[in-house]
Amino acid sequence: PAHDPAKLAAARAAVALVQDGMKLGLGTGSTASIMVEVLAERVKAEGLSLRCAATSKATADLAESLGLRIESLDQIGWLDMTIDGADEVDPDLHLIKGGGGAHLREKIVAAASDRMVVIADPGKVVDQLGQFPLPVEVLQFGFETTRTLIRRALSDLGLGDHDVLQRLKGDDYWVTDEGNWILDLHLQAIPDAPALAHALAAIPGVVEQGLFLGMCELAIIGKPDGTVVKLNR
Ligand code: DER
Repeated sequence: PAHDPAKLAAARAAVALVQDGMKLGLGTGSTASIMVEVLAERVKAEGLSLRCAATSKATADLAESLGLRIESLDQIGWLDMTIDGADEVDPDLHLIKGGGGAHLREKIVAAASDRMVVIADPGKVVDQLGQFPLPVEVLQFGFETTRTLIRRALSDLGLGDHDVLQRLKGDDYWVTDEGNWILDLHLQAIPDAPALAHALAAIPGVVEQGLFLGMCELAIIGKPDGTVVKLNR
C-alpha cells in the first residue's frame, strides 16, 4: 500500500542514521511502522547486523515478520538509538506520545537509549502541547480513585475541569501490553508541562503519562514532497 509521503520521507531519513552493529529501539504507531519496513529493506539490502528492542507487541510482530531480529530490552541492555513517532512535538522537542497506547514501553525504551529520534509528519508540530489528548496509563485497581485524583490534580494546577475519558477499543476498554487501562486527558493546552508531569507521577494509580520532556534530541519532520526538516534541541 502506498505510504503517506511525509511519513515515508521522515522514516527514510531516520533509517539513514542507522549504522551496522547498532542496538536500536523500534517505536510504535503508523510512522514507526513505516520506519520498520524501510529498516528491514535496508538490513536485507546491505546485510546489516542489528540488535533491536521493540516498544510494543505490535511492533515486535511487524519487525519479526519482516526478518528483523527482536530481543528483549534486558537482553540488549543499553541502546544506541530509538526511533519513534509522536502525537505532538513542541519547539523545545518536548512530546506528547501515547496515541497508539504504547507510551509506557516507549518511554522505557527511549530512556534506555543514547539518543531518541522522533519521526513525524508536519501535522504533529505544535507551538504548545495539549491539543492532543494526553494519554495516562493507569492500573485497573482503584481506577475511579485514580481518575478522581487526576481530576483533583488538574484543578490544583488551575487547568480547570476537562474530560478525563477512559480510552475505548471498539466497545471494550483499551488494555495496554502491560494489562493496564488508559485515560485520555482533553486539556486543549498544557501551559506548564513539567508541573503536570510531576503532579501525575505523584498519583499512586498512575503508571506513566505521555509527556516526553527533554527526551527527544532530534525530530525529523517529513514533507509531502519527500524532503525533511531536522529539528535539533
Ligand atoms: O502512540 C505513540 O506514541 C505513537 O508513536 C504516536 O505518538 C504516533 O503515531 P502515528 O505515527 O501513527 O501518528
